[in-house]
Amino acid sequence: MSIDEKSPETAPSSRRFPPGFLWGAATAAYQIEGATTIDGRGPSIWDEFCATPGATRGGDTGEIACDHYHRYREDIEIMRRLHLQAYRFSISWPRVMPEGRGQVSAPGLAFYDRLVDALLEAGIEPFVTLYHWDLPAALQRHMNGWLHSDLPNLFADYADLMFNKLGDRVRFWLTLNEPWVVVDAGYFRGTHPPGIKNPAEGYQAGHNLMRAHAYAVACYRGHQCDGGRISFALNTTFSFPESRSASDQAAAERAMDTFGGWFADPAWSGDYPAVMRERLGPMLPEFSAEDADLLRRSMDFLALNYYTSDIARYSQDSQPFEFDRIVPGHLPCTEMGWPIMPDGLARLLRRLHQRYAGLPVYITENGAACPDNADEHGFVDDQDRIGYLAGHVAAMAEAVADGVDVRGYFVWSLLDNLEWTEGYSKRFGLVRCDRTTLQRTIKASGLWYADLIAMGRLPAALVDKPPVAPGLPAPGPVATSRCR
Ligand code: GCO
Repeated sequence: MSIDEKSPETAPSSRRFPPGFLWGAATAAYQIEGATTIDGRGPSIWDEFCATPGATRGGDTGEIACDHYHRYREDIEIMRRLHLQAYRFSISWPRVMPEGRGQVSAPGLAFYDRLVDALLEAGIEPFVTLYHWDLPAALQRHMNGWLHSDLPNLFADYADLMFNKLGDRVRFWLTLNEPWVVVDAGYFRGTHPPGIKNPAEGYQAGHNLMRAHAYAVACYRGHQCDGGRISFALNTTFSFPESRSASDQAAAERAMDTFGGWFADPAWSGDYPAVMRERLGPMLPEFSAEDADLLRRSMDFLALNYYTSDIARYSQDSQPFEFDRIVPGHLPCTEMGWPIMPDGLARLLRRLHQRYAGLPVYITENGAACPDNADEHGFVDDQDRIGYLAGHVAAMAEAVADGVDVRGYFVWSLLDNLEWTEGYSKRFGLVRCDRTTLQRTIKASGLWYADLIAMGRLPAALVDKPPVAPGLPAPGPVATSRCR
């Protein structure tokens, strides 16, 4: 063992993380809580969607999920064993406001109150997401959901309720999780609720989501919670140009502007990227001057959800943005079919650091779905997941060494859970959750992560020889918009 193996202080800077760096794991309400019909919780669009025959794989629903609603204390004990320093979870809007507005559910609020207290008692910093896709069904039914121009105000009222309830203890808030997915899956492709396939409505829904973010941030800043920070979780990729040609390089810029930039630019500068304005014309709604003011600098930090990257190629046929997004065919993939590209993370971090200069970054999701065969004790020796995580942590360390201000990292996910339309067939957890008994068993990746956190720095082997995660062979290159 070399000397820097013993002491974090003497490890080379490329392997150390800044003081106060937070290591965590993430979940979302509908994916883990269960208990969907008790204590006054109202239905969400996801409850109704999952109840539709054929909507999810195997007809899986979040009705029981991991039953975290009843087992949260056991789950916090597991977090302690994993040495987690932070935990990202989401509030179910219909659990605290069954109809999405008006009446408040006292038992629903009390649950999150207990959860936050228990986390703090365990020394774990809560990161709270207000909207991880489970819109109260009543708002969809009576107001047409995110297409209604008043939804941002209702969201801000709900956010205000939660700031009042938890703002004295929660210091990190995320308004929205991945507005891109809400629009792409919910309004462009129709694979998530509300199941719409209409680009104009998609841009309108995305617009109202960002207005909702802005109003909630304004409300939070009005509360003047000491030391509190707020942002939203952005999912995006790094797009590598397919060749050195100017046209492919410009295509890669457009690919990134119209993915991450679509949502991050308004929250930074108050408007969409110029290329979207130019090429979408009247289909892209305008922010009022007042909304633009509220949006500008409405991220206190950059919250990045990163899973994979892609390749961009100029294509005159692909209007209006003239690029194709290519899934690299030569790389191993996770079970989601997403190529494993840690290098994309390092490049993306550098790019975001330049574009949104001065914003600290938290990686609020990163993880892999793997085949996960449990032994007779329920233990999963998921070396493939360890390889994925190690590669991405090493890439993050590289960006930190280059001066990118990354302050935290969250594995998606703490527990195997409902992977939306994929049901329970895709497993991302550091901890296995048996589908029959709901028994939790820490996987090899959980033990590995606990060791990493305890060391507080990268093991030398990771830096000298970053692991390549074994994975499923990817199919040949295919153009897709299904990249995260
Ligand atoms: C998302 C969500 C998570 C997913 C995870 C794996 O990105 O879709 O934030 O809820 O479960 O990303 O797909």
